[in-house]
Amino acid sequence: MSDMNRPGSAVGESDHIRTGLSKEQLKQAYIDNLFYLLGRFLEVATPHDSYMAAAYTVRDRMLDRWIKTARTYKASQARTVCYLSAEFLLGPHLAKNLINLGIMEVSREAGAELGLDFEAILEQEEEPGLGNGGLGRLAACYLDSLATLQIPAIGYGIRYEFGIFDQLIEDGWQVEKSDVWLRDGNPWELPRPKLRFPVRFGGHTETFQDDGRVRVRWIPDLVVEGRAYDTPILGYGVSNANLLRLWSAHAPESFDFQAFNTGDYYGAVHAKVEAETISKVLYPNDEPQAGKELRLKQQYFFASCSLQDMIRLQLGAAGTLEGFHEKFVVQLNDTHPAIAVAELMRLLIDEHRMDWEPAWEITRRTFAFTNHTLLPEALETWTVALFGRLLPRLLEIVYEINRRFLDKVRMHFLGDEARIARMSLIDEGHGRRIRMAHLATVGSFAINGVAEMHSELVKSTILKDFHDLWPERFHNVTNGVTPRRFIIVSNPRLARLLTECCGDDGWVRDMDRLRSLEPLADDVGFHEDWRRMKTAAKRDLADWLRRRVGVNVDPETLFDVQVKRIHEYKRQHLNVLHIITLYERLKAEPNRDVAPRTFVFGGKAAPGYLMAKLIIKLINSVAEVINQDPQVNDRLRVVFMPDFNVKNAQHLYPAADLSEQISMAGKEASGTGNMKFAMNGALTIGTLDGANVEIREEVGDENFFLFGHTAEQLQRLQAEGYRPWEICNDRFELRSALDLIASGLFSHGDKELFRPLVENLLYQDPFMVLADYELYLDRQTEVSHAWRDPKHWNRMSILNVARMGKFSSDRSIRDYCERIWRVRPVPAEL
Ligand code: 475
Repeated sequence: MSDMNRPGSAVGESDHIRTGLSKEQLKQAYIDNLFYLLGRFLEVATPHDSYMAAAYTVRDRMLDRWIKTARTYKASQARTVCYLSAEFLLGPHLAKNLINLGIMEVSREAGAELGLDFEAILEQEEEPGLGNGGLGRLAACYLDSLATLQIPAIGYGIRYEFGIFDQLIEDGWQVEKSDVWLRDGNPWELPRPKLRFPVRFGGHTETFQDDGRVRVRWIPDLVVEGRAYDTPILGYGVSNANLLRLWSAHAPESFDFQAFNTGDYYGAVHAKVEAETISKVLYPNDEPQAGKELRLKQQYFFASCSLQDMIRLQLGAAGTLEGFHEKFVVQLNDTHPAIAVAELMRLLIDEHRMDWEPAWEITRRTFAFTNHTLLPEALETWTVALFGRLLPRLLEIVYEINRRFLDKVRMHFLGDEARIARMSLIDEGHGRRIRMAHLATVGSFAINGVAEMHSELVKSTILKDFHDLWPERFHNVTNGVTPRRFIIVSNPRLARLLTECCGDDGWVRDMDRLRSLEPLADDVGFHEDWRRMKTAAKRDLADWLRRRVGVNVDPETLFDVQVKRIHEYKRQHLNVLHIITLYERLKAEPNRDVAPRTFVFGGKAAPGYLMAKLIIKLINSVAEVINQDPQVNDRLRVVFMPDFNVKNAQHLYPAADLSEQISMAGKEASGTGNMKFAMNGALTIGTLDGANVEIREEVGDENFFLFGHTAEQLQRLQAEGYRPWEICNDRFELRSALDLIASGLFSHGDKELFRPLVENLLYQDPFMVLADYELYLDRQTEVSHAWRDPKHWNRMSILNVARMGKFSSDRSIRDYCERIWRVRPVPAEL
C-alpha cells in the first residue's frame, strides 16, 4: 500500500520534527525522543527503550491532529457522541496508529536504516487489557470507526490499574496472573491532573428550603476524586483524532486532615486506600454478574465523572444546560453505565437546580441503550439495601423515576397489575432489587440489540413489555469489527492482495468494494496468490506456536480454530466431543482416510467459573493424549493457546481455515470473532445464532457450514422434557466419547476429575450439546470432504472475504449515526 497518496501523508506536510512524516524526519524524531524523553542513545537502547521512543514519535504526530480536531469540533459546535463503556479492549496501539497515520512502510524503512528490529519493537507493547471480551472489544472497534468516519465522539470509561488477568496454563489448568500493564509506563495517555471531579458515596440526604422550593442535599461519608487520563484515537486516512477519556480514582488531595489531626492516622490513610480501590481492577467475569459492592462503585464513579465532564463542556460552550440533549447523545454500552440515567437527573436537579420535568425531558432525550446479552444470570440487578447504603440520593431518584413511570404504565394498561410488577424498576420478588436494564430502557430514547436475531429476541423476551409500550424505540444495529485492526494490522498479506485487486486501498473505508473480488473466485492465477498467502500465514502461526507454546503443527493440515471466552453456552465441549470421536475412529481404523486437522483453542475462563476451568483442563488433557499418540498425531493435533488477547489473536485470524461458531442457538447475542475470521477467509461452521445468521445470508449458504437445531426447536425440545441421556443411548459414538472421558484415559486414570462435566452433560445439558452432537459431526464430515477439494475450498474462502462488507464496524457506526444518534461527520483539516 502506498503511504504517499493518502490524506494525512507526507506530501506537502509540515517539516517539523514532531509532525513530519518523511523517513528522515521520523529517524531524527526517534533519536530525539530516545535522548530527550528517555535519556538514552541508540547504542545502549533496550528493546523497550526503542518501543517507547517509537511510541512517542508516533504520538507527537497524533497530537497535532488531535488538537486540530478538538478546535474544529469546538468551532463547529457539533453534536457529540459519548460512548459510555466500563470496558475498552483496545489492543496494542503502535501498529494500529502507524497504519492509521499511513506511515507503516516508511517507518519500517526508517527503522531498518537505524538498525532497529521493527517487529521486536512492535512486540514490546503490553496491550491495555481493559475489557473481558466481545463487549469491550466492540467498544474499541467503534472508537476506530467513529474517528475514521470523522464523527465528534468521546469514549468514557475507567482506567483500571489492573486489566484482565494474564492466563497461564499449568498442568493443563488455567492459572491467573495479575496484569500490571502500567508497570513500564503508558506512552499513549496524557494525564489531565486539572480535570477532576468529586464523586460521593454513602452518608444520608436532607431536605432544605431554597427559594420556596424543597431541595435535597446529599451528605456523603466518602468523597472520591476522578482524574482524567486521555488517549487520542486516530481515524484511518483522515486527520480526525478523537478522545478516549478514562477516569482514575483518588482521594481528594486534602484527604482528611481532620481525621489525621484528631489522631486517626490509620483512618485517614484508609480513606485514601478505599478511594483508590475503585479503579484498581477490572472484574474478570464476562457474562454472569457478581453483585459486588465495588462493582457498583465503579459504575457510579465513571458515570458521574463522565456526566460532570459533559456538563462542564456544555456550560463552557453554551452557558446553559437547556440544550444538553442536542449537544450530547450518550450511548450506554450495556447496563454497566445505566446508573447515569439517575445521576444526570441528580446533577440537573440538585446541583443545577432544575425542576423534575425539564430535567427528565433532557435526560430521556440524551440516552440510548445497547443490550449485549439475554443470559438471565448476566442481567444486572442491585439489592435496594446495597444501592441505598452506597448511593442514598440516587435511590430516591430511582424511586421517583419509577413512581412516575408506573403511573404511565397504569394508564396505558388499565388494571394489568401483573404487567406493572413485571415492568417496575424494582423487582419485589427477589429480596427487592433494582433492575438496571429497566432503568436504562425507561431513561433512553432508543434501545438496540446487536444482531437481527438478538434484537428480535430482546423485543419478544426480556424487554417485551417495554416493546408493547414503546415499539418505536426499539432498533437493531448489527455489530461490526474494524478492518484496520483485523485485516491490515493482523493480516498484511491479505491487505496487500486486496489493494492490488481493487486497484487502491479504498476498500479499507468502504468494505463493500471487496465485492469486486467475486469474479476472481474462479481465476486460477488468483487462486495461486490466495493459496500462497494462506500458506505463509499458516507457517507464521506454526512458528509462533512452536516458539510460544512449544508445540509443532503442520501448516498443511486444516486449521480448525475456536477462540473466545470459555463458556458452556459457547460449547467448546461440543468441539472436544468431535475431536474425541475422530480419535476413536482413527484408533479403531488406523488407515481410515481423514483430512488431517490441527485444532486450536484459546480463551479465558472467569476465575470463579469452575465448569469453564474444567473445560480448559479437558482440552489440554485430550491434547496431551492425542499429540503423543503416534498412531494419530500425523492427522490430529490439539493446541490450547494460552492467554488469548487482542495481541495474540492477531496471529490466528490470517491462518485459520475453519472458524468454530457453535453456540447454542438463541444464546450468543451476536459474536464478533465470527466476523474477524470470515473477513480473513476462514469458512464458518456455525449454528443459527447471533450474527452467524446474517453472515450466512451475506456469504451464501453454499459457502457456510450450517448445523444444529434452531432456537425454536431447542425451546420446544426443552418444553417437552429434554432427556440427554436418552440421546446417548441411541448414538454409539457419543456414548463412547463420554465414556472415554469418564474412563480416566485423559486424566492419567483419574475417573473423578471430569465426572462433573460428564454428568452435567448426561443429566442436565443446559446448553443442549448432546442434542446437536450428531448434526455437528455430520457437518464436520462434510467440512473434511470439502477440504479435499482445494479449488472449491479457495473459491468459498475468496467469496467469504468478498462478501463481508456488511460486517465492517464502519457500517455499524453509520447505522448508529443515521438511525439513532443523528450526528454528522465533521472533517478536521491539518
Ligand atoms: C456477547 N460482557 C457477544 C458482544 O456485542 C457480542 C458482561 C458483564 C460484565 C462484563 N462483560 C460482559 C458481555 O456481556 C459481552 O461481552 N457480551 C458479548 O457482546 C458484543 O458479540 O455475543 O456475548
